[in-house]
Amino acid sequence: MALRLTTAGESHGPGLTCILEGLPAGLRLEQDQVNRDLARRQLGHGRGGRMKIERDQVEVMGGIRHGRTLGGPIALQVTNRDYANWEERMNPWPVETAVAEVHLPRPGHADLVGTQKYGLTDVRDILERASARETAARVAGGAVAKAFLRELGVRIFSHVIQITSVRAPRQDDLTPEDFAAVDDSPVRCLDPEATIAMVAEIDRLRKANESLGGVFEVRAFGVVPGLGSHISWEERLDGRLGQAVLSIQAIKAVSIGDGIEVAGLPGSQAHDEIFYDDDRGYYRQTNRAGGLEGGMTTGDPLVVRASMKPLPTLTKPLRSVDIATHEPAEALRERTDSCTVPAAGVVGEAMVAFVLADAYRRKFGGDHIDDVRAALNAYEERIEWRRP
Ligand code: EPS
Repeated sequence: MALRLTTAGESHGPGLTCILEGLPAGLRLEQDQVNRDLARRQLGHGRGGRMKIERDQVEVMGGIRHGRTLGGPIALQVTNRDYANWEERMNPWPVETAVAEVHLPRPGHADLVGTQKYGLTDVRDILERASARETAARVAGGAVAKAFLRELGVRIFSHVIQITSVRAPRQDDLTPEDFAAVDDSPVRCLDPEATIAMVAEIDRLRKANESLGGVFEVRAFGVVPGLGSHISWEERLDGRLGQAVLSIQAIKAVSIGDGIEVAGLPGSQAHDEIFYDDDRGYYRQTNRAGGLEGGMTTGDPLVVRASMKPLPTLTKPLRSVDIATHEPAEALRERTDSCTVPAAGVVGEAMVAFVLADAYRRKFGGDHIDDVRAALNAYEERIEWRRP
């Protein structure tokens, strides 16, 4: 049994939908778990005016009864409050008024190639779906995947480690407890000094009409060894994680553990030596591999880092071309965020949660959550895994 996550919806349309299919029955859920993640995704210094309009809340349209999953597809809905201001421009049905087309594609956005590919003349027909507003639906589904994983002893966190050139000091031995107050930092960074520097950097560049990118890291604790497989490229979990995290809007690179750094090291410094202790079983003293070897989880924390490019909507627009006249023109200028790396970290948690939940579903099956737990326990006993 695999897990599927599908989203529908446009940024300024009536709302967003997420359908999550393939979870077992009997999984306990709380509305607050989903709403908390939706609110966390709205956070972060550098957000624009839109976040003052939206108050993302989930509405369940199917798959859950009295706080428990029924085993069928789960349908989640998040309303776009801003639709009230866009009812004519974004109405699903024809309107009386003439709505002006957008003809000024932004470099770095889906705008130009999207209109070419889909044979459309209005850039809005592309940008509305390409918008990262869609990630609200992913986060709603990811929160449900997280609830499933929590039942299996897995917890997932994220933090920002870089905004443009400002980097937080490296922290290797993080525990779940270290993330308790991460959302109190306006940039969701664990280091107080780096937080101050990142906020100042966002303010400085925002005043200069710039947007900012950066790097976030997702960590998953308590993941059982052996999810994914070395046997085929499609089964390798690093590949599945890469695809899922790279699919987040504006993410241009993903690394697993020290995936970037080890390329510059000799082999003797690049790997995690293996030890054995009667109490701990097999263990490693380092985690350069980021919890994955041979496309399989090792039981060490999973570490996924993602680089986000600066957002392509700029308040001082770049050069572009009017697609109706082919004349040089400035790119579309719209209300925008200047930095969304802190929010992207929450989306990263959702995508990692989805991939891990899918891997647990594939490996352990089960129609009821108790079946999943029983299969997981039997496997943990067979491999004599001592949960760290
Ligand atoms: C986005 C542009 C902005 C962002 C939006 C993504 O929206 P607007 O055009 O309404 O100002 O705020 O992100 C969200 C609405 C969100 O919920 O994350 C874009 O063009 O990608």
